[in-house]
Amino acid sequence: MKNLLVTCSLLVSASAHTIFTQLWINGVAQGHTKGIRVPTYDGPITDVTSNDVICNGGPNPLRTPLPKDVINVKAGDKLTAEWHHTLDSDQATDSSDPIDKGHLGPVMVYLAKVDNALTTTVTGLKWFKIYEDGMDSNGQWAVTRLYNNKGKVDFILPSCIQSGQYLLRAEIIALHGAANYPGAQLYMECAQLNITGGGSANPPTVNFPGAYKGTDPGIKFQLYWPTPTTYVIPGPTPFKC
Ligand SMILES: *[C@@H]1O[C@H](CO)[C@@H](O)[C@H](O)[C@H]1NC(C)=O
Ligand SMILES: [Cu+2]
Repeated sequence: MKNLLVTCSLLVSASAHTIFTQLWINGVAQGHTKGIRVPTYDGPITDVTSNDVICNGGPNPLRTPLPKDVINVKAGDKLTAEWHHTLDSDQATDSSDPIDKGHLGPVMVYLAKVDNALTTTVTGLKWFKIYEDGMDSNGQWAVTRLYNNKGKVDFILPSCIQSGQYLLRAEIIALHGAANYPGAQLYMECAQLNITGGGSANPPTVNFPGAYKGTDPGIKFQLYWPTPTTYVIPGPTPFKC
């Protein structure tokens, strides 16, 4: 039974991947792909030691030229990351939009301060997590909540972080193939932000790659049997002011 479940899930979801395609600010959509470094293919990254785990790329070439927009936001704003199956998904006709229902796992958001969000390279940045959602006490996953909310995930930009330009890294980890490493499917894109009205916080940071290991309990994870009762979200604790 276990093998049957795993096999079916892999078969139906082989190409049902996802892309972070739009940012909302305080409930206002900013435009499809505006300010987001989107790839041309929606596949996952599975090697957590690869530079492709930072802001995608590699097997999923980034669309070029990079976006010409920096999205202006204020510290304390409510942001929404909106995900879709492909760059062109239409919710009404694509049952795997925003993501395959079986791609269960956590949702996270990170920030890294940069000198120039339009032009920055992604290696060597210092990241801090500002949001995470895993599995709740009823066994419902963040991805199910995202699916039910038509691909949208809300989070607050901490009010005390420093003003300036940032990359915002939104991430989903799908655990349907995560029983062995590599197997977990990491989906991520980076948005180019200009944050104003901030404070003077200095959050502790992590590196990508580096923040996750193949042996992390949230990366190598048995999703199906025995039915998991807890899940440890990988990476650092979200920063709070
Ligand atoms: C960032 O916002 C500040 C304050 O509004 C503005 O002066 C600056 O030009 C903005 N930078 C970019 C790159 O948009
Ligand atoms: Cu997929």
